Amino acid sequence: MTSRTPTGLPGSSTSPAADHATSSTPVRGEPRDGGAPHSPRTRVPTPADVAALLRSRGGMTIERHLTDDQRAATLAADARAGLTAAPKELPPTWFYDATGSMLFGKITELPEYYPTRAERSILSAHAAGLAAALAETLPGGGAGTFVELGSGTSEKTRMLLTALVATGRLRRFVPFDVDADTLSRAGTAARAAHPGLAVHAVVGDFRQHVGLLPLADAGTPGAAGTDAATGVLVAFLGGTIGNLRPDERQTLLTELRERAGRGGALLLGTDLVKDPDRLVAAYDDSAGVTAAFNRNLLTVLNRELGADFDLRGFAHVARWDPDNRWIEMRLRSIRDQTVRVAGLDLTVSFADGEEMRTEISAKFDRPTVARELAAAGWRLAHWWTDPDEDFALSLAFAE
Ligand code: AVJ
Repeated sequence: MTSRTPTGLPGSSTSPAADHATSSTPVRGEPRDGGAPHSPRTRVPTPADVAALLRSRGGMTIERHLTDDQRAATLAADARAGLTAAPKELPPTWFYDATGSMLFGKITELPEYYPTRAERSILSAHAAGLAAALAETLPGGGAGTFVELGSGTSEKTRMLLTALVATGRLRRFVPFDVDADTLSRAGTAARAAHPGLAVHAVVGDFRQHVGLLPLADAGTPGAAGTDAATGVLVAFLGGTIGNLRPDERQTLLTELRERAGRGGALLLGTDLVKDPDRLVAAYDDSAGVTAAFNRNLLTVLNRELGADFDLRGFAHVARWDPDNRWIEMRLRSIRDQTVRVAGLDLTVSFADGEEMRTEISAKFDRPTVARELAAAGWRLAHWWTDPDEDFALSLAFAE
C-alpha cells in the first residue's frame, strides 16, 4: 500500500455490505462502538427499520461505515507504512482529533490563513445565485438532498442550508464526516434551524466510503425515489480536495458523480495558485498555530499507538512545490533520534534534518478544475471567486 491512502481497513477492497459495519442507529444514547462488526446492529437496515427510527427519533439517523476499531486499524496501518517508507510520510487524516480540530478552528481565524474567510465571502455573495442555478438546472426545480463532505457545523453549512431551504425543495441533509460527534452536532444544529428537514448522517472517510452514500437507490424514507426526481447537491468545501493527490481526486470526483446520478450537482471549494510567499505564510503563521497543528500529529501517535515522539525534537516546515503546485507540510527532525512505537512493535530512526511529509494542499486554477471535473463526468457551470481571486467555488452539473 502507499502511505497516503488508508487501505488498511479489514477487507476494504471487496463487497461494501460485508466489509463496512453499516448500521443506522439513533444519535441519542448511541455508544461510540455502536456499529462494531458482528454486533446484531450491523445488518443493513431495511426501509421499514429506518422509517421507524425516523418517526421515533425526530428525523435524525446516523449510519456508520467507519467504526472506532476500523479507525484504529487504519491509523496503525498508515503509521506502519508511512514510518517505514523512504521518505517518511503520514496522511493528514489523523490531524483531526479534538485538539487538532480545535487548532484548525484557530487556524481559520489567523490573519495569514485567508481560505476560510474568502470562501465564506463567496458563499454569502452567491448563495442566492447558487439556489437559482440549482432551480434552473436540476430536475424538480432544486436540490431535494444536500450532501456535505466534512465541515459539518460551520457557518458555511448554515448559509447553504438556509439558501437551499428557501427554495422549498430541500428535504434531506446528509452530513458526511469521519467523526460521529461532529456529525451529531451538525445534525442537531440543522434540525434546530430547520425542523422539517430529515437528517441522515454518515460516518465515513471520504477516501473510502463515498461510494456508499445513501443516495437515490438507498430506499431511505422521505427519499425513496426522490433523488432521481429532484436533484442532489454535494458540497465539498474548504479546499480539502487539495489534500488528495491528482489520482485520488479523480477517483473521488468520479465516485461522487456516480452516486449523485444524472440529477447531481457539485459545489467544490478550491484554493487558487498565488504568490508563493502568501501561500507559505498561510501554512507557517507567525503565531505558530499551524506548527502546533502539525506537531499534534505526533501527539496522536503517542496516544493512539503508544509512541514516544518528543515534540521538541521536530520542527514545522511549510514549503511550496512549484512543479506539483501544492503546499507541503513536513516535520523535520532537529537531531539524530530514535522513536519507539510500542503499539506497532516498531522502532524508527530519524536522522538530523530528516523530513517527514504530513500534508499536501494543492492549489488550482480554473482550467485545471474544469479539466478534472470534466474527466469525472461533471460540467463546470459557474466559477465564483472572491474579489482578490484567492479562492474559488465551482458549481458543476452531471453531464
Ligand atoms: C482543512 C485541508 C483545507 O489544507 O488548508 C490548514 C488544512 N493544514 N493549515 C488546508 C490545513 C494547515 C486545510 N484543509
